[in-house]
Amino acid sequence: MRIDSILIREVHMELRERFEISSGAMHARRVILIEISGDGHTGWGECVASASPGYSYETTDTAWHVISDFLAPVVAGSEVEDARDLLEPVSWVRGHLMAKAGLEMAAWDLEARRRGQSLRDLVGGSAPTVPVGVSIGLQATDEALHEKVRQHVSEGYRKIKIKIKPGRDVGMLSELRRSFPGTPFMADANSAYTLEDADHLKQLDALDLMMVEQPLSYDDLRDHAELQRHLATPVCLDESIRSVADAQLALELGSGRVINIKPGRVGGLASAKAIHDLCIAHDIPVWCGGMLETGIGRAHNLALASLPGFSIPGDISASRRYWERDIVTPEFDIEDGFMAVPDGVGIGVEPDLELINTLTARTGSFEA
Ligand code: OSB
Ligand code: MG
Repeated sequence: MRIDSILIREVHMELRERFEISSGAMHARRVILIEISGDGHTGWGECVASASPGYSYETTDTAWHVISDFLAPVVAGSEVEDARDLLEPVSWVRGHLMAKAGLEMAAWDLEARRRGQSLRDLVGGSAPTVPVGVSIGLQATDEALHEKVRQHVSEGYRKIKIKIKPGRDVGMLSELRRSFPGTPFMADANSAYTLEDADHLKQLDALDLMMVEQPLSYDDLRDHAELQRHLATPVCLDESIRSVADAQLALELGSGRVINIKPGRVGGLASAKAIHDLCIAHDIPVWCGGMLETGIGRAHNLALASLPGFSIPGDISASRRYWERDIVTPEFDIEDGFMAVPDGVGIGVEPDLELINTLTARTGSFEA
């Protein structure tokens, strides 16, 4: 198939509530949406980079730069067999996996539409619904946190992830465990600790957490292995895993016992699937993480999460947990702790162009 054109746009969306993690707080997202057209069809993708480089070195602006100056001009007009070789001609571009993933995922949607198939079927998923969880940002007080937890437990979420940082960790989680004895909790530190905190973090072992996510540095695997040897609580890797090679190394070193796979972080769905396959072969459970995506990114995440190795509820929450109004119809919702994986053609939800246009701050267009 020939790629006829690529349209990128930056869309500004306000979060319904401020989301704070150990590296900073977010009130809104500056999202890049990507449309790739060919053969009379258009596929949609979303770039997960944030406005500031607190989670990854990539930002909305670096992704815009890399897509519009290096990736899209080459890909537009190229001939591709399928989504997997879309980025072959720009394989010389190092890193910038979030920028690449936005394009790659749009190509998967395009390919699914060309075949008249759902994205779920095209990626090889099967589950019609997947169990889902919610990620709760740092709250100003324990009372506010307990209230949020109460709300999300009553909505049915199957995993409650609590953001932690030094000073808001063991004590806060102990109180939470006391108030919610049977709730499936995990913690996410977003790299807020060092190995010197190993004994402090060891106290988490008394709290019956499903796992502790990315306690140490964002690109470290060695210290995570040492910490995992010290902890009974499983360590889950997020920021540290950007490729199959990273996952392979993490498994060899014993850097963790669980992996959070975000297609937008690892360069797209092909890489996400390959990490999933590797983890299955090594009996490592995986789950699908999130980056506060719009409905477009969420649809891609759900298709991925329908693969058999995704045995732990993902950070895939209802549209209303993020947005006053999502940019797809229908919006995403949960029922009894599960979310339906769209089974319509492509991503299976309809981008709301009228709304998207009102939110668009800039566009870029690339033709053959
Ligand atoms: O570490 O998983 C993370 C959001 C932005 C940046 C990093 C993370 C997160 C989340 C949100 O935890 C998960 C979601 O999309 O609901
Ligand atoms: Mg995380």
